[in-house]
Amino acid sequence: MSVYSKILKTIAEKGAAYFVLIDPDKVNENNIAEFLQVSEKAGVDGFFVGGSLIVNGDFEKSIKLIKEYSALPVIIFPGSVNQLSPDADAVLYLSLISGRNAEHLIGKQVLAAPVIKKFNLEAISTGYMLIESGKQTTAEYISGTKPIPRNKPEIATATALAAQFLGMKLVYLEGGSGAENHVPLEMIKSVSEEIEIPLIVGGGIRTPGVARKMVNNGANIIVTGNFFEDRNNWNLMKDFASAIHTKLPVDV
Ligand code: 1GP
Repeated sequence: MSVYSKILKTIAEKGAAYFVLIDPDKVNENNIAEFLQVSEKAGVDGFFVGGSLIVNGDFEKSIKLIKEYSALPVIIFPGSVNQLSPDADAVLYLSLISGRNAEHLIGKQVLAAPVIKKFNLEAISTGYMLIESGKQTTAEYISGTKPIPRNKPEIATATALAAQFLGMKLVYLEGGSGAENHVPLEMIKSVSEEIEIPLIVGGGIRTPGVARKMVNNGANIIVTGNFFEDRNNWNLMKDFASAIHTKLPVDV
């Protein structure tokens, strides 16, 4: 079964899917195995791996380590063309459709295509949209693009529809890693009501309650990153998974 089909199945069975983003810069060889075990036990559905800027991390090695210790799907969430590995299960084939920088709309995709083919990676076409979230985020700065204003759900909705009509398989509303403000619920609702492809939401999600509200407003996949870089928060991962998996019975 393709990774995309697995994602669709998870959404259908659990109400929504929960992915944890692992930044290769933050991977600590001493506790990654434990982190993956905690995630699996908590009910996480898979991992996104990548970052807008990798300073010290070893991307290839991070993917290998994660695959070694976990059976869950590992999907590359590439911050650049260099973030590709044959060891991953799939790659989000992102086009930054909120911006007007041709390099991020199609240029990088051309460079990545032959490598993805060579690695035999499943490419999941994704309309990636940066949403204004307070201070400028790394993704905005690095991509040299303006995010969609947070009080303009109609722009986000029209952009998401365009992604669907172009044949993309997922739409991603991104507040940016460590965002001050998460993507507004009103925008999630407006986009999800119009499109038929699954909607991913990430950036600045710090409580299970917010994750639940996002799902209730139509998000199909929730992504958290930063929050679990602090191991003191690991015990809350289960609460996130339960909040997101609205169709699963809550265990007491
Ligand atoms: C994934 O960039 C986000 O969409 C992750 O954001 O690190 O703020 O959870 P956080």
